[in-house]
Amino acid sequence: MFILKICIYKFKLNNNTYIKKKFALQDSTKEYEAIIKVLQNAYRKGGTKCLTKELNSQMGEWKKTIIRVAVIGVSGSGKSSFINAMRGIKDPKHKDFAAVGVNECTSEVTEYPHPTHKNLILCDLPGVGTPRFPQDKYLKAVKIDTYDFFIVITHIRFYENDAWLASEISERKKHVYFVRAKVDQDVRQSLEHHGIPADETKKTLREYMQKNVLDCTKKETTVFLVNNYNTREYDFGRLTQTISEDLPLITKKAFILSLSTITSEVLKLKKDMLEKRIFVVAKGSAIAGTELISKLRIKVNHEILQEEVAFYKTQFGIDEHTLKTVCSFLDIHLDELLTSKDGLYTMFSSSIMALINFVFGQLVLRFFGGIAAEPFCRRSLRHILNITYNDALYVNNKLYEKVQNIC
Ligand SMILES: Nc1nc2c(ncn2[C@@H]2O[C@H](COP(=O)(O)OP(=O)(O)O)[C@@H](O)[C@H]2O)c(=O)[nH]1
Ligand SMILES: [Mg+2]
Repeated sequence: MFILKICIYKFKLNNNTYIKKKFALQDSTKEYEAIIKVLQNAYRKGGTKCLTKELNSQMGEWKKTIIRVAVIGVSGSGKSSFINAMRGIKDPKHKDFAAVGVNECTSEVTEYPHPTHKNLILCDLPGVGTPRFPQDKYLKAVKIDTYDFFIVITHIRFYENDAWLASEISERKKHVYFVRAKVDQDVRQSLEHHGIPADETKKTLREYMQKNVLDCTKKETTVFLVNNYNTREYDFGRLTQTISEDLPLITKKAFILSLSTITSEVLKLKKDMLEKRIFVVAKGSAIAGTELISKLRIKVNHEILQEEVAFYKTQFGIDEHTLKTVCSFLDIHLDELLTSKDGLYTMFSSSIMALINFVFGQLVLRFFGGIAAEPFCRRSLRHILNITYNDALYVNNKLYEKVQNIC
């Protein structure tokens, strides 16, 4: 509910531009372009009002968001076997059986839909650290940033490649589950060769995994011990249960992530539209300048520009009223947002620009009249538009960071 409130809040903030529609895959550019086109058409047809309506009609789409989980780990750790186990496919002749073997079987990312969670796609990734996929090429080759969460499969020891993956993934701040496969083998061998009881082997394995994961991620994390050939054994049931429970949260997070990208697109769209107004506004201000007597025309010219700047701010959702609401959500004071090193520029810059504009405009208008002041108006407006746009992106990022931390 809280997340939904945030969504609605963010939605209001930028003229309700936070809706993702039918993004089957995050890197599916065609669908992405399609949604941007729909938004563009809506905006062209009826401006912000129409755009808002279009986006509103799609509220609640987050449940349909497709979630891609990367099943990742070193070659031979049991990734493909784990996917088969998750999907309940035991027969190697089954058409959807993920190839399993002692050799490296997976050379590219293969996607398998989950049988019950229809919007969950299990991605079988090639093993890391093989001659074909050394560390330095791996992350790019598997498009690591396109997954919504990760299941790291390990076996035998927690290898250097496992440690590297764990820290790379934890940097990305996405959900991750650490799995130790082939526990059946360890239990059997420890008992047969060393007489160690099953419970003791499991305890040792768990502690060993937990310590290694903690060292890499600096976070206490639950680890799951599994046998891919018997899902009733060890932690397999607990793992699937945990994923099912976490899934709504992961979906919302993925949804918000993609919304942030759409928001940036819509802000860009607005900027393009506002840019087209510059010519008209500058002309209008020049015409006013030529029609009126000297003192009055300076005042009118100045007012037209100020009004336009205020319009930019409301269009981008960074007018004072909205910013105050943003600050109360971010739990900071407005001054903090305005004065932080990388903070907002608009409030100051637009007033400085207005002042410069006023002084220069006054001179130009006095000596040369309104028409001469037109290019000057255009340049000032373009400058202010750029600053306002960058500030809007900044606020969007701040909100996105906050929401991401809450998730
Ligand atoms: N005993 C046992 N063997 C497993 C388990 N998981 C995988 N294997 C075996 O480990 C080998 C590599 O498995 P595979 O799924 O192909 O690993 P991948 O390279 O990570 O996809 C195969 O011979 C599997 O049969 C498990 O949980 N228990
Ligand atoms: Mg495989």
